[in-house]
Amino acid sequence: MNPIPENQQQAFVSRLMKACGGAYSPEVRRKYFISGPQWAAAYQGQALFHAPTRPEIGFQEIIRKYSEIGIGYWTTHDTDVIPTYAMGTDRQNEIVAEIQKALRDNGVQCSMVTAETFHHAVWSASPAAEAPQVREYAKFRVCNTVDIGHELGASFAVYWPGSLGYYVQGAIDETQTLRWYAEALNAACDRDIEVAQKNDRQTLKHCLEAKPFEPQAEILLPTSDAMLGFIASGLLTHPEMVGLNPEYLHELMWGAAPRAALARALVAGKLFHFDINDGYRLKHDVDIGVGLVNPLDWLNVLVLLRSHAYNGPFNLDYKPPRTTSQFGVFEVSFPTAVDRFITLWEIAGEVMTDPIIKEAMDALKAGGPLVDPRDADAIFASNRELLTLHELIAHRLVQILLGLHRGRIYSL
Ligand code: GLO
Ligand code: MG
Ligand code: MG
Repeated sequence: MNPIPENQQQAFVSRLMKACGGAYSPEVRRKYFISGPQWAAAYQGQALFHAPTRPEIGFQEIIRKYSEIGIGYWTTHDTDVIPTYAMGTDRQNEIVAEIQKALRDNGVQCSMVTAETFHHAVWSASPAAEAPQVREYAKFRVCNTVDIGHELGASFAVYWPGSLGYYVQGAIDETQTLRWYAEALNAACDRDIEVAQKNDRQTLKHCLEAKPFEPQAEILLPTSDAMLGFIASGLLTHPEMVGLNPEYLHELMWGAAPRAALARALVAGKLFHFDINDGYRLKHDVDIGVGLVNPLDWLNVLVLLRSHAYNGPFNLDYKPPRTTSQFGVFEVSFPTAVDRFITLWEIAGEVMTDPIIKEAMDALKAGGPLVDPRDADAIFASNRELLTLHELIAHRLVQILLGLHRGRIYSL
């Protein structure tokens, strides 16, 4: 193949994108509660060992591009759009007004706001640090984020307490730190109740997001399960307002089965919001686009969520790889992430109505003939042949994922 001149590379990428086919229209995409984070599109490809590969890009352009693609909702950290020094000032009000206009002009809604309590130097000893001033400032920031959420019409507030932990052990008392962290969340909920009442709006759903590793060496609330324990600990004054924003990869990172982690959140009635992406077990937070690594697991996750009528947002919290250009972020990365999600969602619907899977599951639940209820060997023998259906169901799921149930067999 001949070298491709620089000025023809974008057209080349677009041509291959079209050749891939199978894209949904923006209208279809908009029917899903899929949200695009400001920070995902603005990510410049940098990391501890990596220089940025993409230029800076602001919220006006990101909101416009999301709208063109058909991503109907937008989410943001406070600091993604407002410089730290301008928090709570007139400048903040001006920026919020500009965001409102951008959202209005493009028919996009803000679904979620989140307070950044991990990046700035002030959080180096966590938002629940020993110094009372830091903790007061943390309360100000989460309350300010609640205010912004109401102004932008959001329904969710997310908290990722990434810096709630330590590098060296013994200097902090973990129980005290958790109590202090709860005080910040309590302040946010109190503020929310007040502002919601004043504006005749519903209170926000406050969602905790866990990540097992980084940026601290040890994390005090490393998993969604740890957070469920924290919500029920008695430290929160409004536990009913607080739930979870699990992230698919964050659960996978510590070795969990994400579907089982989501199931635990569902039975607790705490699955409020969901960050969708992909990656690898026991590795760092690579934030790859949904379905690029574990499509079968993702299919099963969506079967679970559809079966339990989850109706919260699916937030595209991933990072377009640093090999993808700024053009590629909106031409390839976002549309394909959305479309893989929708395809997997539709396939999940097919799984739920598949007659073979249904019959197999019904048979497993019906079990074999009744035998002596105290005779373990007889009980096992009564079900023996039915248990093969577990593997048959797994095979059927792969068939459906690969389209093989439509008659395709592979022979070259
Ligand atoms: C980082 C987290 C982060 C959160 C965001 C929302 O690993 O996934 O992106 O989702 O801060 O609060
Ligand atoms: Mg996340
Ligand atoms: Mg992540």
